[in-house]
Amino acid sequence: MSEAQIKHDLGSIARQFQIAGRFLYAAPYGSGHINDTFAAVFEHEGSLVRYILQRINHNVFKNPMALMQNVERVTAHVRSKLHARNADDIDRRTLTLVPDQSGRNWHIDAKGNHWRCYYFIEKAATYDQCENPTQAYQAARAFGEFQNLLADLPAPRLHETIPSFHNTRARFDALRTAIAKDSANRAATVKPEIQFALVQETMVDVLLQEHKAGNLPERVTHNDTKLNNVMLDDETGEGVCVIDLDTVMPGLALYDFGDFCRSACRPTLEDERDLSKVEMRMDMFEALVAGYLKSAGEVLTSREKDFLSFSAPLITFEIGIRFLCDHLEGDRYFKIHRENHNADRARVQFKMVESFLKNTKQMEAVVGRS
Ligand code: ADP
Ligand code: GN1
Ligand code: MG
Repeated sequence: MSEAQIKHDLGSIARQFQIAGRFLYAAPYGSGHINDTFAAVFEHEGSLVRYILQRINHNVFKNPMALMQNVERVTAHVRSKLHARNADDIDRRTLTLVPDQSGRNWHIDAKGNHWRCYYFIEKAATYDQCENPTQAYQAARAFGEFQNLLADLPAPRLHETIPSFHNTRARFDALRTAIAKDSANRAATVKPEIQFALVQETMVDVLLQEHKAGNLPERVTHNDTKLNNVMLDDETGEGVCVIDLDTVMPGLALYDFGDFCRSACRPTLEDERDLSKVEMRMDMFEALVAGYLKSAGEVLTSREKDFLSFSAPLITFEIGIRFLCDHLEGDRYFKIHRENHNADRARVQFKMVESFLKNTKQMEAVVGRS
């Protein structure tokens, strides 16, 4: 039995959901940094059927019920828009929650963990590293489409599942506090990274000030648009379904654009140790701009377009300082799989920031002629 199976009785948890057939087994799945994700396999009328079973990380998401309300509203809205468009294959184009035996879309176990279950999107995959510009284009197109589908989500405003999630000023100040406290005694080992982060301060207020001045509108955004949060169809390569909806909430379109640039322009994994391999790829950036403008271009204001290329180093920097901060605080937030993992992740982000900044002119030219 695996550690996860010992920790949680996955069979009895899976059986709490309204799933037809006989539970066979469940195994850890995917490479997310936050939730505990399992693929649960059932036998039904002679076939094997998979489901995604997830324990919501309640240290990160302090109000799992509010989060689930968001997910319910967002998935229902996307589904109804797809119906109205006569889209095919709707169960693969949006996440579908499976209710528990009492009819709720989540289950709380005896230990107080919140679980949910989704249909498994088959014949599609997520990627931790972007392999070619077609994948970049498809991912960006799908995230832009997702923003579009949610543009007319009826009131009320979605819950902020993590307040100030993309407030880069707040993230920067949190880093400063973590450096000062040095609670895990690690600051001396990451001096160059700290130095790099501190000199980038001028970046952190730019979008916040633009928003405050009324120049950048609040929208419903995904806020965690890394490449492995979109499923690409195995046969056609199409960006078929945007997943990981825990941070869908009010935000700026540029947060989403910046984050998929961060992950898809990188030629390596997020935690690559050989930094000589880490440089932004302009062909991926071109594909991301094209894919995003294809689906979201009509909605974006010209001011938003002005900041597309800036959002890439900004959001990459923001996530870099979050990794660095977590390293300094003793790895309390992101899951780690080796020593100094968060420091390695931070270094890769900072190398990407440098590379984006070096290529600013060319990136702006790409946006300008799109
Ligand atoms: P985390 O918040 O921890 O990143 P995710 O919701 O992104 O969790 O899920 C982790 C991984 O599980 C995803 O990257 C994806 O590979 C896989 N996954 C999640 N939901 C589904 C689904 N409905 N169908 C198939 N795979 C899924
Ligand atoms: C986390 O959940 P996951 O692994 O898709 C994080 C994002 C970071 C990302 C970095 C809720 O995303 O904000 O950008 O790791 N999610 C949360 O890889 O903090
Ligand atoms: Mg994820």
